[in-house]
Amino acid sequence: MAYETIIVDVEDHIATVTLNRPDALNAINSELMTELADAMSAAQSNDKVRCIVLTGSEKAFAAGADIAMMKDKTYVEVFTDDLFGPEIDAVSRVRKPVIAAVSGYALGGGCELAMMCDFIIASESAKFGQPEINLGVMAGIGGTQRLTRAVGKAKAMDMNLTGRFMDAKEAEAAGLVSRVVPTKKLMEEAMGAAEKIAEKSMISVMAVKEAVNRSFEVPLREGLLFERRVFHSLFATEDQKEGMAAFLEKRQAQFRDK
Ligand code: DAK
Repeated sequence: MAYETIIVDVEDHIATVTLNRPDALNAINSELMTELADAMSAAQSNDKVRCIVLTGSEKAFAAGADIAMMKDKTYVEVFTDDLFGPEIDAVSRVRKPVIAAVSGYALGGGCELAMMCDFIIASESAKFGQPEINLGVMAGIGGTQRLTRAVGKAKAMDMNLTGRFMDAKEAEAAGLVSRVVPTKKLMEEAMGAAEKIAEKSMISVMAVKEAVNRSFEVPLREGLLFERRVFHSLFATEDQKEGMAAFLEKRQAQFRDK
């Protein structure tokens, strides 16, 4: 599929997906969502890809869903067409790790898209927000749910009710982002993290992703049992034998995803 609103680059086991609607600060329209879903599925099925980095421009990761596109839609249309629903499902179904590299605005659907990724690395200029309240609507793809889990009720309510933006420093202190780096170093840092992940056994990597995500879905006792059973199952892999042998032999492990 040829893309108009995103740029995809696969190099050294890392797929970099760059949102590319600069004139609209990467506002998310149907075309962008369709292309993003396609790129994520392609990365998932490409054996060369071991980690995905999702990013935008220096000024905006994404300033939200495209307001011009949504403005005249009726309830019946958004409900019947399930606006963005299937594409969002496709993005959140990716089993390979996805890092969001966020610079500038990550607002509304943009903040929600970043939160759909496995973790967020932010530049010092990043600004997160759920300003949908200013448009007479509310967050619709995780801004009241994932944000609350990430930063707690007080800040989630504050951001969703007032529409204020959170800067990178506050986002890091609140637990929304894993690291904050100088703007010029953002991609270097994100690619460095992706390279580190790409060196691991993909079996362990996908198991970790499933287990951490499971913690949001099930009670602690169930989550701990799931974690323990997945841990046990990794002893069925050659990569477990290799990883532990390499440690004891004081050499770099050569994982083969087997
Ligand atoms: N949509 C469309 N165009 C946008 C846009 C957006 N979200 N954000 C910015 N733009 C456009 C501007 O209209 C402007 O276009 P021109 O006038 O040049 O043609 C261009 O990008 C540059 O923007 P500004 O001139 O406004 O730039 P500034 O630096 O002055 O301000 C800003 C930057 C990010 C503070 C400002 O643009 C802004 O406030 N943007 C809107 C932010 C916002 O309200 N975002 C939330 C949108 S609602 C759901 C799925 C998704 C959603 C909900 C449900 N379902 C599946 C259930 C999501 C909803 C949303 O995200």
